[in-house]
Amino acid sequence: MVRRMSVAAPCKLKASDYKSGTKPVWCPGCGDFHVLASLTKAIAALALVPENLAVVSGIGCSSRIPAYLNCYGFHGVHGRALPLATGLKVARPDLTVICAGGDGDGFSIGGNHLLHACRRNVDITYVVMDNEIYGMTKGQPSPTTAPDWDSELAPGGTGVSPFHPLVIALASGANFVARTFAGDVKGTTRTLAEAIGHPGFSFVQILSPCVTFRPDQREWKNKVHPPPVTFTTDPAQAARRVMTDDGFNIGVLYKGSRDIYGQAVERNAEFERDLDAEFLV
Ligand SMILES: Cc1ncc(C[n+]2csc(CCOP(=O)(O)OP(=O)(O)O)c2C)c(N)n1
Ligand code: SF4
Repeated sequence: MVRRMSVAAPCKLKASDYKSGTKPVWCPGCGDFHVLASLTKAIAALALVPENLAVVSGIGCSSRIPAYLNCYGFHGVHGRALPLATGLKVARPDLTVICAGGDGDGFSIGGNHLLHACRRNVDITYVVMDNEIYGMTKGQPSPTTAPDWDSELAPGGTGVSPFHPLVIALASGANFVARTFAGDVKGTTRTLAEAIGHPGFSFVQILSPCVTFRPDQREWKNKVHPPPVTFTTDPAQAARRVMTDDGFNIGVLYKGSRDIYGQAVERNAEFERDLDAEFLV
């Protein structure tokens, strides 16, 4: 589904101007409401023009977010948001491209795309609303579900070790890595604005409770805390830190300075031109 935005050439918009007017169908109390609020505040703080902004998603409760935003939006296919966002940014480098979805969409069916999006380092921001479950399809375990989480669909738990998205992103080459908590709107807004402004592939994992299928996640608000140290520019150090934290450190964890995709391609083209000039004259 492609949706076009309706505001023309504004100068300075308020966060509420970036909401589409379509009422979210999320369950009352869903963390995704806070993510929507934080995202519109971040976009407003950056004074992004709706005509130059596109939000691309897959399928899931969280992936409904483009419908609630007043900018270009694409609600695509489950697990395929990242290739679409990547293609859009490469074809239209003038656009700000944000990709959004859930942990099922991004780490399960779309997991392989995550690796290669990090590796390519195209200048997009990927926001994953992680509720450690498939919310839309009524509560199946996802790659970030704890192995002992007991439910009717997985009695006794899956027994399978969870996926560690931040470590995977760091190992695959993401250029900015952060974790936030949906209920911390101020912190999430600041982090999203920073992620969008940072060149290259920025990855933000937002702990976003599913109050319907994971009522236990209401406790997350008492568990989250700032990281003990500030962000690092060393991916190995960042990976060691997030491997050993309690999963509730929130804030920017890593900022890199890798060449973004277009720069690397341009440098190769220049190199080839130089070689041609040297050897083919
Ligand atoms: C190709 C494909 N496989 C499976 C589905 C069914 N399906 C829809 S949403 C979803 C999981 C959603 O979970 P997540 O991405 O974590 O988002 P949430 O609903 O929790 O926000 C699945 C498996 C689908 N729509 N398309
Ligand atoms: S099922 Fe869970 S993730 Fe989906 S809208 Fe309801 S609370 Fe949110």
